[in-house]
Amino acid sequence: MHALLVIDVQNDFCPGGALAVDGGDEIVAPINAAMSSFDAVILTQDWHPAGHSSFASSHDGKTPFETIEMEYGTQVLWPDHCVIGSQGAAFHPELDTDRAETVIRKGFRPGIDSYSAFFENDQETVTGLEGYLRTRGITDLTLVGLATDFCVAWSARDAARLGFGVTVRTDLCRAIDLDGSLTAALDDMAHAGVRISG
Ligand code: VGL
Ligand code: ZN
Repeated sequence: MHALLVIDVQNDFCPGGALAVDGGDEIVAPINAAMSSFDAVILTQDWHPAGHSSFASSHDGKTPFETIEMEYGTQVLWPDHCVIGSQGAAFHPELDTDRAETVIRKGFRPGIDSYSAFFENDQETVTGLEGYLRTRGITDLTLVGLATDFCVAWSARDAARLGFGVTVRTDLCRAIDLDGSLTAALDDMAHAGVRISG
């Protein structure tokens, strides 16, 4: 069983959104077209409470894209984005969400961010996706979505470490690319055994 895992194709990561990724909307139609080639389609949704600790606005004197040290390690501070229930947190209106058999929400704990669809940024707290995949007999994953160098990369790396066969379709992803983060993410994924295609 091979599932398509569509990472965070939400309004805030598309042009006009709070944390817009260049060309984020260009991948929506080809992702929809790819869905029918897979045994299952799973979506993830970045889903933060107002005042989330990953928001620069939650830290005095901090501006977006600076970093801070959290208990679990270095955290990039972001503009407020994907606030629970907001339009920015909604999926891109053209994304074919009807095909999704489940939606995994992540980043809802106020004190910890979650880039990966499997583990929060402490790399311990689980989202439940691994159990969902294993109990459904899904062994292989193709990842697409936003952003290549954060949520896609962290999800792909964790999936490979957990033993899934993992492909990232970079033509169906777009990156934030902060201080070389895209190159670092591609290296990291390759080291974890992720197949990069596209
Ligand atoms: C993401 C930064 C903050 C992503 C989510 O989806 O890549 N990036 N929250
Ligand atoms: Zn986020």
